Amino acid sequence: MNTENFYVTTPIYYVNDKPHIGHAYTTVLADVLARYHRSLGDETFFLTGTDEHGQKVEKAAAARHLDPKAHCDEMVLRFQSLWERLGITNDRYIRTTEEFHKRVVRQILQELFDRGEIYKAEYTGWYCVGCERFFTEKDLVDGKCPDCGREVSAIVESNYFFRMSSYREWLIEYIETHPDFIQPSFRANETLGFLRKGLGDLCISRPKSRLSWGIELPFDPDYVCYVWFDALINYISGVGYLQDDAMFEKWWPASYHLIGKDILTTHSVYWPTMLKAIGLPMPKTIFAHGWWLTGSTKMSKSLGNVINPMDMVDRCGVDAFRYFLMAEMSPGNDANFTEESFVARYNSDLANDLGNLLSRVLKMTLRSTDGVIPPPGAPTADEEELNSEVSAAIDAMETSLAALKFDQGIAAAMNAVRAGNRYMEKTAPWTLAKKGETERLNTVLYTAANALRQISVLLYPVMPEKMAELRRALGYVGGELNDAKISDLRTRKSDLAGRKVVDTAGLFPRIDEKEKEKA
Ligand code: ME8
Repeated sequence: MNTENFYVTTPIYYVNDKPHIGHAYTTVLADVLARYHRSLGDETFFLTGTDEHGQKVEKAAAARHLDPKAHCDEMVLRFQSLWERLGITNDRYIRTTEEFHKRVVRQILQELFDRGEIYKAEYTGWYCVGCERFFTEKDLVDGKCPDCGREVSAIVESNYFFRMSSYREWLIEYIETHPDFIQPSFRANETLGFLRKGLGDLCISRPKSRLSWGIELPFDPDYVCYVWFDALINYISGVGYLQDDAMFEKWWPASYHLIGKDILTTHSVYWPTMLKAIGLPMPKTIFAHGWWLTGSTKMSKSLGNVINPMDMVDRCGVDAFRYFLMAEMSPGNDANFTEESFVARYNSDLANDLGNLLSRVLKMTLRSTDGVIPPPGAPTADEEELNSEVSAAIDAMETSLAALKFDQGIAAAMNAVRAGNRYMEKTAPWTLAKKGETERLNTVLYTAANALRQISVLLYPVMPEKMAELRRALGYVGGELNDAKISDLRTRKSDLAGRKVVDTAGLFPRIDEKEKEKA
């Protein structure tokens, strides 16, 4: 089997407010991807963290009458405890206020300055505080920020600039010749469109008179570093750049930078040109997913329509929440999060289809074979049909993994679950038991249980706790509960026959609409 070193990142989130569902989505997506890669035997590194400098954070701290660092220390705990609650298996949590990161940023700045990649000039432009970005006159839409539509302020000052414009031709060619570099492909086209309009140099400093909460420039103590220039460097400082060569060699270039479409330009234009200037290889894929919307508007702090992930998790459990995020959004496109769609999907996929198949298998096995999963007899066309649905689900999950379309892999796994329920109805083990057709009954019980076993492996990265419980119900114990490797589905023989099932009352209890209203 070919294994690889797999390195996945999320954006590092601003600590100006508490985490919301958008943050939870990118982080769960990265976690599911990391878990799948581990289950394929790949050595995996998963980095997430927080972006703690800049005006946004400084303002948020001031509003709470706190020193920025004290504010960050407090906010970080909220992110970290949410990730723990959501079962996130990141290998490292990076904070841009950590000394090692600041050292790496300063070293890079100094080197680029020494090489003439960074120069000083007077700058006239427009600044959007909300987005922490500068714009030129032609970037503005109706005189407002082209990204968020808010008012911008005019600014004239001396600043330091990175010669980003000199990499424009190179970047256009790189994107054109590396179709996997920016995904989905329409986002690559968007970036090309942006580049073809022309590319200026990037202002990478802020005078301390205007902003003090940042990394001081090593060559001019009157300035701090622009927050995006500092933040993007986390992807290399977090894996040992300029600190641990062996570690850095092992993980860079990243396999995936997962981001939301709101930060495409910073990742697909600023970051590649910075890496090129530093002299490092490009990440393999920058993948921009869509937005979670409520109704047809983006969920956002300023619009006050944010769903709090903690509330959903308290009500429905971690795994149901993870499942919904992965099943409902086709990465790349936008998706809608409403309580109604959440409850409907939970009840139909998990409580009805999967829960039902498990409870049928458990009941029949407890009733007719004293709870022991029997060895199967010769398969008929019915068994072959179910097995081929499961096999199709394994194929689909592998394909969806490569294209980052977990919704499709999950849909195929759910098709296999539904095929399992049809199989139970068609073969009617309850009638076989009554008629004393033991061999046939054994085949049916085994085949249905074996389908569940394989489905538990396929869905394990999405719902690790519930799938471990499902495995416990099928008679797995101890370390076997979490030993759910997709690669084993092809290579290891089923070890199911002879195991004793355990009755698991309601793996996914139905969410009752009335209960919900009471809550
Ligand atoms: O941009 N739907 O941090 P941020 C889906 N610090 N995803 C969403 C979302 C929504 N409605 N809202 C936010 C920053 N996200 C910078 C990043 S990286 C070097 C620096 C997710 O706290 C999505 O991943 O504003 C988006 O890219 C990220 O949160 C922005 O988080």
